[in-house]
Amino acid sequence: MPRYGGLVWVATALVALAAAAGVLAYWVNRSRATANEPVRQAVSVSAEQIRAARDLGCDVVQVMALGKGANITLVLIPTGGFTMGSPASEVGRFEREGPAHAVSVSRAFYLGATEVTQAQWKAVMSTTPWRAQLHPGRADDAAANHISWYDAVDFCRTLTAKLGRKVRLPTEAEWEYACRAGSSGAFCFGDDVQELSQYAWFSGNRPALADRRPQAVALKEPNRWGLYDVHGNVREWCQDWYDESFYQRSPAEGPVGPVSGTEKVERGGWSGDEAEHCRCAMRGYLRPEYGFYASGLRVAVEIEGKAGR
Ligand SMILES: [Ca+2]
Repeated sequence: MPRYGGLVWVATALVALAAAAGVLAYWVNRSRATANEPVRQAVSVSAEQIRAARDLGCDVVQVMALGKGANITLVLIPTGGFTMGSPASEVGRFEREGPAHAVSVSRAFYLGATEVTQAQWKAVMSTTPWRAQLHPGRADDAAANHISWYDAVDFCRTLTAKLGRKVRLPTEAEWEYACRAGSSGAFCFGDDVQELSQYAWFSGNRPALADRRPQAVALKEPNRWGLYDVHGNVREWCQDWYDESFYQRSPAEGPVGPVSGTEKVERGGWSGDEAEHCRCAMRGYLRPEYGFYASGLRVAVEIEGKAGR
């Protein structure tokens, strides 16, 4: 027996190594699975969302099945008021973000916890607008990009027809309200730009200087309302026509932008943007027919009946 002692030891060590590798593979696969289905288990919502859901008699988090195994996780955005725009003192601020003004959102709605991913887009549209374009995302769980405003609206209309629910782009006011989630700072977490890397893919932390592709969604911290990547990754189309002076005459309740224009609003900045361009109040805009690598979307879903009031 002693002459086999070395062999036994080696065999035991190999078994232990194999077991360790198995555990490692389990954890790697587990974290990959979490990245692919990022929010089903991991949505963290706030007390005001839970309270609103109870009052309205609706879910605080919903998983909307799209077919082909794809889902969009939605979180409830409660009614409330906020100050839209930025104060003149905010670093990196543009004139078009002012005047900061009081806005109320008087209808609760659902908003996608993440930007629409490639897998979600393909499940609904059976197209790949990013293919053979500049800076496409790497995988199915990357945010869809190269989406024009018209494409984004088509996505919402197709989902509406398919599911019988009112799916649409958020208004600019709804977007900023949801992005802030109660924050009056430059970002959803406050004003300290040093923290941005925990919440966003932007020019300060993209994997390589020339790498501007969208990353997988929901790898960063969410805001207080469970929304991922509100800063950076891809810019998110809003319903509204862009008007640089709109805030000077904006109604206080549920503003929807001017009735016509030449550009549509996109919000939140993208992975190639400087931190300042990812601020809550930053107003991006682009002609609706253009679908550049920076452009993606996040869907809003209306709550119908009593619960929506
Ligand atoms: Ca974004």
